[in-house]
Amino acid sequence: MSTRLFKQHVIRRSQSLDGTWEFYFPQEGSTLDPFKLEAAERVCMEVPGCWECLPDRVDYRGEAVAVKRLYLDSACRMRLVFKGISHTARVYVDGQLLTEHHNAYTAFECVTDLLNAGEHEVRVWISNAFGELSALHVPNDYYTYGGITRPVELQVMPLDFWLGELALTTERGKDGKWQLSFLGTLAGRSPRNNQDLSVQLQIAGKDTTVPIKRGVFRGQIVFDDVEAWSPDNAKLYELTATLFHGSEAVDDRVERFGFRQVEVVKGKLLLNGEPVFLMGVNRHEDHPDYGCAIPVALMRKDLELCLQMGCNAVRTSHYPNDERFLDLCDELGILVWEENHARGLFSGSGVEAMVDHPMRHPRFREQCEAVNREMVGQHGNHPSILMWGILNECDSFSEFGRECYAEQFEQIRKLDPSRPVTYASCHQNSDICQDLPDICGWNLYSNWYGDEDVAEALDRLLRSIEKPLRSRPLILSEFGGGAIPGYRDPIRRAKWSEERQADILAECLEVYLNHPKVVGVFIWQFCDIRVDPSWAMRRPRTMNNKGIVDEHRRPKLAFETVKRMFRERKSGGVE
Ligand code: ADA
Repeated sequence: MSTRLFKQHVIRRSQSLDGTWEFYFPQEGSTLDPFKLEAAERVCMEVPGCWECLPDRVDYRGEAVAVKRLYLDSACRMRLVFKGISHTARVYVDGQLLTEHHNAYTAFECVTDLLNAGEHEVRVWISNAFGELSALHVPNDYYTYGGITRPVELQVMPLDFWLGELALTTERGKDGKWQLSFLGTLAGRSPRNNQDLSVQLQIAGKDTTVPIKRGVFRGQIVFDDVEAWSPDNAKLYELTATLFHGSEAVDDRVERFGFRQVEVVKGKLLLNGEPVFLMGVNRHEDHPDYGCAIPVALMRKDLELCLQMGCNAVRTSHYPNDERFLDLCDELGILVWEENHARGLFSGSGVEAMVDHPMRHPRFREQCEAVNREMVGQHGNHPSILMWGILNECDSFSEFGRECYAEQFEQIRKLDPSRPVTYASCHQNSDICQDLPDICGWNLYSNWYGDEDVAEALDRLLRSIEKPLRSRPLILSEFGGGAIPGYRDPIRRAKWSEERQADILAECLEVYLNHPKVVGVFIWQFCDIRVDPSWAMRRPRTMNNKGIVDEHRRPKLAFETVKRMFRERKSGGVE
């Protein structure tokens, strides 16, 4: 149960591989052969974890090899599920390369051939190096850590086929009854003859059995009396799918979901048919003691602090999050803008800056396409995810960039037609893509990166996207200002003081929480985070200091400001 907050299998045997692994680091200046580690430095490290949490590896950018020995008590195929390795991995079992994966923020798996009972070894080559292999992991205004940063699970596969993906979508019919649509697949070497295969689905006291045709099973189930999922009633249901081979139950998979529907209708964002206003924060997975390998207890603390502020939403800036965090959002009724992995970079300003934009990296499109496919396929059943976001502040003002946005929106809409799509732009007056998403998202830093009046800046924005806004709602996806924790300046309220940050947020929220076109706000950002050293000149402490709480989750003055204004908005009266 280490990879999720609920038990996903009863018949299929699974065990966590979290815990102590051996890590090997190369001598300075040498490369690492995963099978010639004699000269490498050996340390033990906890998984999930980041090697930057080792005292003498705080800035290490490079490669390492991780080794875990395990014992199988019977012959079987072993399925290994890695929920996240930062940022590139090659996985070997008993010396044989089984798979490789690029990107820290999506899961991947591999399956061995039939293995004998006894001792076996998993060996993983890992790199968090920057370079031509990675278009998305680049020196940025957040930190790319290194290690096996999310949980690992071993599953025993008795047959050479098993239950694979299982996509669930819910909608409410005109008769007010909730309908669950399911689409599942067999994975592995599914037998040619599917006639003696079937799947039993058990949900909310209903029991349905469906056949499998060419490795796929699908259908709809209508329910008379289930409770809708919403922030006020985060009602979750478990679906147990059992694979039968004839009359024998050979595999199973439990999925958790909620009956909820999200739509954009006439410029409004609707949840279960009712307008919803998102009051949220942007959150990076980052902590000085854990790096990006955030333990569940800290995820829960972060979300409890968000709820204390009166938040009902979180934006996973700027990548798909640890699935256990999404499980918590499902349980706590917190609405999520989940985002693919991209954060625009500018070497200057304006169109010429895009010449070296990561979008033009030769691997950019393929790496984004993979993250989109994995993000939607792996996280699509979470009721808390209301929308899919892509390409934060990327090149949305050249024809080339428009082509990238359009192709990714098309890909995601095909993968999941049940949710709206969006992106966050900062290219006022030059953005040419705001007619592509279902929801317009804008990052505005009035009176931080400029001294323009908040209301005037918003009006200027609204004029610049007047046509797309006729049928689309607007979310202020980022705004705020920096505050060095503990720097207090109650008289001058100078820039970087906690007072100044609180003033900026108060001025922004006063305007944004009341505007008829705005359906949501995401403050930048929840907590202070580590950034790449190349950002040090622009980031005191080599941190992004725009957190409402500091990196240790200690509230700054702005915390009370946000809490007061979000709660007033929620109770209906904002001064
Ligand atoms: C951008 C970007 C964020 C962060 C922010 C800031 O809007 O999307 O990742 O860098 O600016 O702090 O300036």
